[in-house]
Amino acid sequence: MTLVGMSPVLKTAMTACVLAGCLASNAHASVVWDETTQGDLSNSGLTPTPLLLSLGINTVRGSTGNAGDGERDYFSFTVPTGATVTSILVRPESSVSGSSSFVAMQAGPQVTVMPTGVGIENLMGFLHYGNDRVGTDLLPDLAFAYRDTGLPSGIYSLWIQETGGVVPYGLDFEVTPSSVTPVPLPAPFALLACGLLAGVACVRRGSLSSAMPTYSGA
Ligand SMILES: [Ca+2]
Ligand SMILES: [Ca+2]
Repeated sequence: MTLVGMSPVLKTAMTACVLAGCLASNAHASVVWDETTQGDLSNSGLTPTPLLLSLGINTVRGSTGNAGDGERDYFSFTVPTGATVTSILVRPESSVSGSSSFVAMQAGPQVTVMPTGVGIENLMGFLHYGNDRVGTDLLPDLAFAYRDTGLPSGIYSLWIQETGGVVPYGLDFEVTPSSVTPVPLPAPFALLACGLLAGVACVRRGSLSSAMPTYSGA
């Protein structure tokens, strides 16, 4: 359908709504790292495997264990500009071999905290988690300050280890668009744009008849 004679203000309203729709439609689920096909995540906090998150669910799958042999997993992840991590869920395939596994997060592209715990004050958060945390959100534990707002764009690094036998783990990072600064519009035009896209008559037909665009084509 083609819109002819649309006012500049209405075009702006339509564009804003379409962009918001595009952000939502681009959301997807993807595996950003799977150790079974892409290899072991870095054993060094100073050189973590770099990962880039995108809108939607971003899955990281791996295994860790026998930390005495140095098999820890470190990766950094970049939250894109305009996006927010709203949860970090423990996937169903995760398990622990002892009473708990360990996970910690530090802001920035490295984990500078030593495995002995030296420098632990630099962590945003950490926890020992058991099988009871499968299916739950770790974000409040790893980034308490962002438990309500979500993790803003930037680079963060994660450290995962298990002192018992090797166990699988999986994490789902949910990334959503940050709140978009609304385009200032006269209220009637904003309502009209909503009605056009949603097919809902959100304004009285008579009062805005002069502002309606002329349609041609199908
Ligand atoms: Ca690993
Ligand atoms: Ca590793």
